Order: sequence, then structure tokens, then C-alpha cells
Amino acid sequence: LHQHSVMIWFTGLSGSGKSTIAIALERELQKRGLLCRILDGDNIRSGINNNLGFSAEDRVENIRRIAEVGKLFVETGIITLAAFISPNNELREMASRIIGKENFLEIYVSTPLEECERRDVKGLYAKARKGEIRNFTGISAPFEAPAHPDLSLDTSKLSVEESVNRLLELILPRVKA
Ligand code: GGZ
Repeated sequence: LHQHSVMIWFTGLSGSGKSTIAIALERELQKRGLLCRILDGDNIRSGINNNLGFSAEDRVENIRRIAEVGKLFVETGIITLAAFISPNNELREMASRIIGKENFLEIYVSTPLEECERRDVKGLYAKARKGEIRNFTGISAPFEAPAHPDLSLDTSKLSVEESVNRLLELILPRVKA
């Protein structure tokens, strides 16, 4: 296997579209014969990180383990798509440091809070507003936007297809052997 690999690190609010874009991107990469893997809450917070919650300390440990696992994937030549809120620069810099800056692309899914809350796919924003979920990012816990992401995607303005096309323009030149 001689696949140049990279970590595609999605950051953004709950409901911003990180996982949706990652799944659509994975399909396009697979169509081109590229080996890739998604890491998201569904396969990480339910398994290796099932002892972690959403305190500031637990979020650090969540992102640290994801970055260490992601590094192993990237070293194996797998294009790795990580979709986690990763709500501040310190967390994202830690991830980038662990994985290696040269193999790390930061993608900010910049969909505004109002739009994420309007969608409220899982009803979590409503619960957070009622105080039923504490430390909810964007409501009762901070989200710090990245200052210099490699790409910003606002899904209130771009279709999933348009977002994926922008990502492919960024990624394909880097991973072609
Ligand atoms: C933020 C929470 C919270 C709190 C549960 N704050 O839309 P979702 O449901 O599927 O995505 C959110 C997910 C966030 O986990 P991450 O591992 O991405 O967060 S971090 O990077 O900050 O560690 C949401 C759900 O978990 N969720 N409680 N309090 N999101």
C-alpha cells in the first residue's frame, strides 16, 4: 500500500453537519479506491471513550485518545475523518501535535448556532435550554471558532455535495501517489 494519508479533522457545533459531510466524503473517497475511516461519536464515545462525559477535563481526554488512535490510522495509510466538536484551539492544537501538523487538516463546519438549534435533530438543544443537559456546547459551554482553518464550510449556505467537492479539491492532490 502506497497511499499518502492525512487526518481530516472536522470541528463545529453539535448539529453543524460534521458527520453528514464526513459520511458523504467517505463515499467519494471510496469511489476513487482510497482507503478511509470515519471516527465520530458513534464509534468512539460508545466504545473506547464510553467512560467520558462532557466536562472540560473529559473533553481533553476524549480528544487525546481520538488523536492517538487517529495517528495509528494515518500512519497505516488510511485517510482518517474525525468528526468531533473539539470546542477550542487548545484541544485542536493538541490533536494536531499528536498526529503531526504536516498530516493534519482542520475543517471548520461553521454552520451558525441558530441554524444548528433550529435543526435540533436529536432534541438536545431544547433539553440544554431547559437545563436538562449541562455543559452543552454553544448553550452552556463555550465554542471557540478556529482562527485559521484549512477550510470553512457553512452548511446553511452550502449543500453537502458542494462541501464535499471543496474537500476533494483540498484532499485529492495530497493523497494521490
Ligand atoms: C456537547 C453533547 C453534550 C454536551 C451530549 N455538549 O449532535 P451529537 O450529540 O451527536 O454530537 C454531540 C456529541 C459531542 O461529542 P464530541 O465527542 O464531539 O464532543 S467534544 O469534542 O467536545 O468532546 C451531541 C452529544 O455528543 N452531546 N452531551 N454537553 N455535545
